[in-house]
Amino acid sequence: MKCYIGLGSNLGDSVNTLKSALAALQHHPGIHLTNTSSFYQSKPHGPADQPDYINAVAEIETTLNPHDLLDALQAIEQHHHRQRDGERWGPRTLDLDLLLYGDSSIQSSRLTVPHPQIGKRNFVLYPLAEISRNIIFPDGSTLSAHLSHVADDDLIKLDSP
Ligand code: A4P
Ligand code: MG
Repeated sequence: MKCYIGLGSNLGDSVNTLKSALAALQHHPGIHLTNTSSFYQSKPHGPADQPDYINAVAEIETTLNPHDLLDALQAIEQHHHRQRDGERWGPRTLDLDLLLYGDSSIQSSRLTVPHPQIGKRNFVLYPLAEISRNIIFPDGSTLSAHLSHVADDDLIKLDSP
């Protein structure tokens, strides 16, 4: 199944954390990493009193069902949460969101797919468009339509590493 994963980090060495998370995805036996967007620096959505984020989107092919894929993503998050950031444990060094699982709509206690915020977040939509501009969401809306409603003025595309 073709899926899209959103990666985000705003604590510690975020660029290296994202690179390491991509490597972990690539090395998972049930996951084949097929494409990666550029990295973007983005202003925090939600509480503003936190550092800027680094965000990216990965396209994968997976043999895992949605909940096993979520388990795999959370295991990778867990692995990266364990790294110390300065003198205290960072609350969130890595966030992996399952954005799209094929054209499935999923509602369970653990999982909402497409990710509920997908259509509102420039740090998801613009990297997604870099990989696959013609995506149509399960509700029939198009990525292009969402892009036309969401500004990219606080999004900085970083030079490829
Ligand atoms: N969960 C349900 N659906 C999903 C899904 N599609 N993908 C459940 C992943 N997880 C999903 O997630 C809490 C629970 O959501 C999980 O246990 C899973 O069962 P979490 O990652 O532990 O908590 P969270 O990320 O703090 O909460 P949430 O609601 O997922 O927040 P978001 O939406 O991830 O927002 N600003 C910028 N610029 N860049 C960012 O990346 N990220 C956030 C976090 C806020 N502002 C941001 C960014
Ligand atoms: Mg999350």
